[in-house]
This record gives sequence, structure tokens and C-alpha cells, in this order.
Amino acid sequence: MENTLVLIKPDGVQRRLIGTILARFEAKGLQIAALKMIRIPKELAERHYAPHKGKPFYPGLISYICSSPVIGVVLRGRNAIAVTRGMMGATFGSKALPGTIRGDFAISDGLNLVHGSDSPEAAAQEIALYFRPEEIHAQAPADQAWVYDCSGGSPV
Ligand code: IDP
Ligand code: MG
Repeated sequence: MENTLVLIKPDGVQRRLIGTILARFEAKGLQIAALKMIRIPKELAERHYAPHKGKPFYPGLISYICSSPVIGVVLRGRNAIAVTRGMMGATFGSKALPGTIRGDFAISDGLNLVHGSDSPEAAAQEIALYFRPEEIHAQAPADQAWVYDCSGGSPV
């Protein structure tokens, strides 16, 4: 099983889309392994978005992510990183396909509701920015044998 960091960004919280967005990930079969609401301090935003430092949108991105509380979530599941990114849709709301979170609920290219880690390395780094190890609950959910095919031993 793989863990990934998702943030419901300030626009998602302000637009009361927390439940809608979490419901999609849960219905897919992803497990909520950790969850908290936080107001991201500037220093944390700068660490999280360090790979984007120097890009034209970077200052606006930092002020956006710090502008209101966010929901931080660790989602756990098989191929959780790629599955979550697929469900989020393309970066720009104007380009994201219908059926994705950004495609269905965002039209802005900057305010795009969700963040999701894009690689195992990024997921490990980002999860550590927001959660202590003991805050992450990896106990298999009770319905695991109905969410995955476990007939061969390991879930597929
Ligand atoms: P991602 O969130 O789909 O992984 P990234 O390229 O990692 O996209 O960009 C991080 C965030 O920066 C985006 O989600 C979006 O909020 C913002 N962003 C990216 N590119 C632009 C842009 O060209 N204009 C405004 N904001 C942008
Ligand atoms: Mg990214």
C-alpha cells in the first residue's frame, strides 16, 4: 500500500467542498489514514512549494495556500499517488476533464481546490511536513477484502 499527501486548498474549504472531495476519495476505495485542518504558516508553504521557487506564479501560490485553513489528508491505497492525481485532474481548472475534481468543480487555473503528491519521494517529504508518524493510521480497513481482490494473498 502507498501513502500520498492531499491538501484541500483554501478555496475548497471556503467553498464548503471538504465533504464532497473527501467523499470521492473514500468512495474510490482510498483510506483516510490521517486528517487535520491547519492554517499553513508561510515557512511551511515555502518548504512545501520549494520546487516551484522562482516561477512567476510562486508568490501568488504561497499567498493562496496561506490565505485560509486547509485540510491535510494522508490517503492510503494501492497506487494511491497515481490514482489520486488522476482523480484530481489536470492542474488548470479550465483544462481538467469532467469527472475529475478540478474538472467538475474548478474553472480557475490558480485556484484548483486540491494538492496531491506527484511521486513517492514527494509523498514521503510532504507527509513529513504535515504529520508526525504516530498521526498516520495504517490499520487495514474492515472492508479491505471487498475493496481489493485478496484471493491471491496480497490485495490487487
Ligand atoms: P499540480 O498541483 O497539478 O501538481 P504544479 O505544477 O505542481 O501542479 O503547481 C502547483 C500549484 O501551483 C498548482 O496546483 C496551482 O495552484 C499553481 N500553479 C501552477 N501553475 C500555475 C500557473 O501557471 N498560474 C497560476 N498558478 C499556477
Ligand atoms: Mg505539483
